[in-house]
Amino acid sequence: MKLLINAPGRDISSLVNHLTRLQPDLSIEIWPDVERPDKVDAVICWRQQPGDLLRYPRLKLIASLGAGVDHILDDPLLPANIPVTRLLDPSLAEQMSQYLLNAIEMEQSRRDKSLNQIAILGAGQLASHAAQRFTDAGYQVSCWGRHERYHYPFEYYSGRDGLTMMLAKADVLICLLPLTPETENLLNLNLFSQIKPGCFLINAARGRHLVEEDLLVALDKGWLSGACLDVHSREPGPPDLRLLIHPAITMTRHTAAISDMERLAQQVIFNLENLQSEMPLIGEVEREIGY
Ligand code: NDP
Ligand code: OXD
Repeated sequence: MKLLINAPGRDISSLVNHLTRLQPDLSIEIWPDVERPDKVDAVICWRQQPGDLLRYPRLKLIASLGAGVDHILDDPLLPANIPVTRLLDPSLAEQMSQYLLNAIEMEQSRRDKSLNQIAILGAGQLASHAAQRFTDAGYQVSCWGRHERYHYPFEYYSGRDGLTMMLAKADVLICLLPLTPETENLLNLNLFSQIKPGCFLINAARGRHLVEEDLLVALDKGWLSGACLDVHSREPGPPDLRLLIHPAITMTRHTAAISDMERLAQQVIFNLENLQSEMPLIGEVEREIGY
């Protein structure tokens, strides 16, 4: 088996060490120095160059280096019919929960009024874990997802009407959605106009969920009291300076939750074995839906 790692700008040394330790006979190539593109069976990607994945005629698996796959699916020249997987990792979910709790506690300490009701956009791996942590910490929590659910352990909404109901009572609104054609630009002025006045926004998902211009307007109007942004629309470049210097916005550098390279190596090796035995893959996404 030959595995390619195509993650420009990311430090992948520990990923390579874990892969080599777990499977010493695995042949690893690191982009851009790919000696035998014709022999590559699988690739681990983070923001690959559009069209690059067409160079590997034997490719059978495209694995994301993280939980999100938007950076892979964004490629207009992505080869068809090859499974795409994302990282499923409890430690990622725990890191994210801690990041969110810190952001809420910091905001809480700046206000007289208490923050009670937390509304989470998303009901998946990260959102469900965070909902449990918030409940344990004494907050009221609701989540919003795409599917209907009848047995979810937290208050749950779906659909546009469900979203409107959830927004009306949110003291804190958290975005933990995947970036898809349906969720891009969801955090816009129309949504902010429906939110409980003075709500605090946290976007820890993707920059393109948020219309940044609309955030500035909503802050000006007092519809939102502030925001904490781990992501922004210009990544990997620097953010819009107006966000960076705004007194009501806190920004971090897409570090809310960092992929555990050992876990990633284990998942990829497990999936390579399952591919060979035609067993289901861990973390396979529905390419047509985008997550
Ligand atoms: P999951 O796929 O487990 O969960 C996604 C959730 O979003 C699901 O509950 C899904 O609903 C919901 N959803 C998707 N589309 C819609 C829609 N159109 N309307 C309503 N709900 C929708 O993802 P994760 O929890 O693992 O990760 C979420 C995102 O977090 C990642 O895609 C990534 O972008 C971001 N992330 C950010 C990190 C950071 O450091 N800032 C680190 C890791 C991830 P349903 O369950 O009904 O299908
Ligand atoms: C991820 C991320 O998707 O780091 O894992 O954002």
